[in-house]
Amino acid sequence: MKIALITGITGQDGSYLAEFLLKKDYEVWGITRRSSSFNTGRIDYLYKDPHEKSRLKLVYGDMTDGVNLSSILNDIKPDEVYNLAAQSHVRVSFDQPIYTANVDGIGTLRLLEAVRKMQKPAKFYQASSSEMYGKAVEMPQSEKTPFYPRSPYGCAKVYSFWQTVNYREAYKIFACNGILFNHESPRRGETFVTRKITRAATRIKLGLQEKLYLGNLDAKRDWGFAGDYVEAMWLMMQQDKPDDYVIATGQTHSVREFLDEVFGYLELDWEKYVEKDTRYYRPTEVDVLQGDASKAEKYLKWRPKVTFKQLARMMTDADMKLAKQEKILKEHGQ
Ligand code: NAP
Ligand code: F7E
Repeated sequence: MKIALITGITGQDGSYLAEFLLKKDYEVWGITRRSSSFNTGRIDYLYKDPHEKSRLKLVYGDMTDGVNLSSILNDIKPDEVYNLAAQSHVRVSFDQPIYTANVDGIGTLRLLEAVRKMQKPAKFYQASSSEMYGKAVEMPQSEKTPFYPRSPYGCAKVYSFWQTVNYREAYKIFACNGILFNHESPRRGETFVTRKITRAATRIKLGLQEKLYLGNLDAKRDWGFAGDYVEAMWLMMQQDKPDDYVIATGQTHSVREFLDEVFGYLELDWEKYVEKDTRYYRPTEVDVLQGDASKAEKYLKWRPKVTFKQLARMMTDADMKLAKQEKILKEHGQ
């Protein structure tokens, strides 16, 4: 049985990847941070399945603690390490640049060092990001497009990208970068724009909320479904040679178009509810991203399955269920 270790298992991608690897009969270990409130909500459902529960194991750790990462790796001896942990919010990275660099940049280096020093060779996956293209120098962006990051988050991810490449070349470690464009799901954090919109639109529909405050509506992103993207991570790790791959849908849409899609589905006019709030603007914005995933299609035989419209509806349907539950609780005075 193969052993996988996932950092960031409690996040959106970590939960989908854990589910995917358990279905492939892996033993899955996840690193979680100690938190004063529960942070395992996205993976709790995996424990309900008695078959999967026995193969899913959690261990406390943190990307800022290299000694702890090293001892976890030496204890578990994983075959595959997926580095998904990050301070992943671009706007927040402007408020916490040093922390973001420590976790998203040096944290990756700590983990790579731990992998290098393991007795047994392990494969390594780095969660690289389309944010590295930032002020994109060409359209669409492929593995050959130069980086031009526009945030402390993007800069930290560029650092990790090159450390991953260098560990591959210097130490012959099987290390891959998945350059993933935005991917969303009902498990997306509620402060990212897509989920913020689906949460608010469904609450507005049920009379639980009046307004939705947003930043730049003109930004364009290549949005896919997280469930499709974790398969690409695994496929990269199953190739004969380690390499870097763009994972994207190839389609780009504005925040405004996402609003149209979600509010239109709920038969609401978003212009009546959405207001601009400068707090959500960034000092430097990434205006438009559009990925060219033809390398992944050719070598990994990977293609996205869920379309933009299906994604918007899937997220809206899931949030409508949450809003209905909230309404019932409210009506019962809870
Ligand atoms: P997410 O939902 O924000 O999850 C981030 C995970 O990292 C959480 O499990 C979080 O733990 C953990 N984490 C944060 N700081 C940590 C630390 N100091 N030590 C250990 N764990 C820490 O992010 P995601 O959307 O799943 O993204 C997964 C990875 O892909 C991230 O590296 C992100 O930067 C990258 N990425 C995401 C996208 C996207 O569109 N989603 C695109 C490209 C790349 P808690 O639950 O305790 O907070
Ligand atoms: O913003 C605009 C905002 O925060 C998308 C992370 O997973 O994907 C994500 O980063 C766009 C930006 O995602 C609001 O200015 C407008 O242009 O949902 P987001 P992101 O910054 O693209 C990449 C690939 C990652 O790697 C990251 O980890 O939407 N926008 N109004 C807003 N964004 C937010 N969050 N909130 C607003 O109110």
